[in-house]
Amino acid sequence: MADYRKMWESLGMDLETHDQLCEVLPQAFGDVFLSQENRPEAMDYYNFVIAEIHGVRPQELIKAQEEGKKVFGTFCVYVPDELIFAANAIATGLCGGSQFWVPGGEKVLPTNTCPLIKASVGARLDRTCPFFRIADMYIGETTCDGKKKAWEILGEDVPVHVMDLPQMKREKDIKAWAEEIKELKKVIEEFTGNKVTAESLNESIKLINNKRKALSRLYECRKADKVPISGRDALVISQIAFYDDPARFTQMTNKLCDELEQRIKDGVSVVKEGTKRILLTGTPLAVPNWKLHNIIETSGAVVVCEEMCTGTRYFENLVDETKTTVDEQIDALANRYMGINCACFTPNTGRIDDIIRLAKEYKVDGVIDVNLKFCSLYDVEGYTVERALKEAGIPVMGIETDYTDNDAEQLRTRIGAFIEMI
Ligand code: BJ8
Repeated sequence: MADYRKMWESLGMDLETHDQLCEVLPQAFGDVFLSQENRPEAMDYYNFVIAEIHGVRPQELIKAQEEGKKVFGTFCVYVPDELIFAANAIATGLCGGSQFWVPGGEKVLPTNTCPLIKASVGARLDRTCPFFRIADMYIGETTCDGKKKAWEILGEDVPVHVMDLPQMKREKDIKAWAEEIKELKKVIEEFTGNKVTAESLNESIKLINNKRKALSRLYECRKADKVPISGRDALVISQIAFYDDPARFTQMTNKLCDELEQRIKDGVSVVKEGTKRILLTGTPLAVPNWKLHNIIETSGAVVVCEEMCTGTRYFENLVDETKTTVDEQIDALANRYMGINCACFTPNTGRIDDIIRLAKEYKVDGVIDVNLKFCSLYDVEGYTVERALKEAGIPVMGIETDYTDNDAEQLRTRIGAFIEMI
């Protein structure tokens, strides 16, 4: 990595501790990604982004701040990035996906909190992630209890605005979400000093829709009988989508898709014929959480789809681009976002329909339902998910895990047996 120490220092980061992370990340990335054979050439871009993860993009964000732009950090796929970009600001995903940040979170949170929350709080409070330092304001949401309380703790250190996400999907709930989006618009306008207009919002709706279309194209390629890209590579692309510049990300992902579509025409696959195809469903896999994909794909199977927030929930369904007033556009945003199926909703049968649909579309041999330890929402929902899959005759296995490697061997044995059986 190039030398970014001055920049990290000026962000008030704990350089000594951060150095430890910089030491292990390249090794981890090398082991999981660079060891793969026959990777698409266009993966070079994403390799570069990860190699420079705490350098290049943070540098861009700081430059934008120097030019007067604000940066907003988000933690959930219900928060509409469109509004942020429409106010000439930048949105960046902030969820922590490494065990490295967990002990920092445990200083202030109960141990039995989900690792995603602990890592996110730890990354901020321990000052070991530039993105968490750079963001001028965090946008939280009332999705789960742990997050709701975490915003209060983070709010003592950085401005936080919390969106009140309804947890049912009745007409009045969609209206309530539109009201929350309006409230967010006000907060963003005041914080940035910029007005969101119908023109700027229309432009950003197209910008984010284009990103969704590129991701959708990537996933379409994964449906092919000859799989042109590994699950690991697709996952890291989904993770990068949360913080890369959206226009550049779209361009690079479309370029990758050109190559993948050519591979499909030429019958090029990254795996041997007959390799078992797996769909992952469950809690999000925030960067750099590559653990399960790595275990599955080094145990003789390939991940072809993720019904996750770092997966189909992030890009499925577009926002209607035909609306001409801000109020109508906000309703269109509320409609699109309330179509996401997170376990914090009750009922959440739409997620089960999605999983069964995706299992068919991606011709999977089995589904692995992954739950981050201490996430009771997805844990409880696992019961209905797994029952529905069994009824549909689709083999399924439930897994609970965290960010440590303590259970890696046990998982390898269980996953290996599952792949053997399907
Ligand atoms: S839309 S999945 S990004 S809330 S933080 S709920 S894992 S206990 S992340 Fe999420 Fe939005 Fe839903 Fe997606 Fe559980 Fe942990 Fe809570 Fe989590």
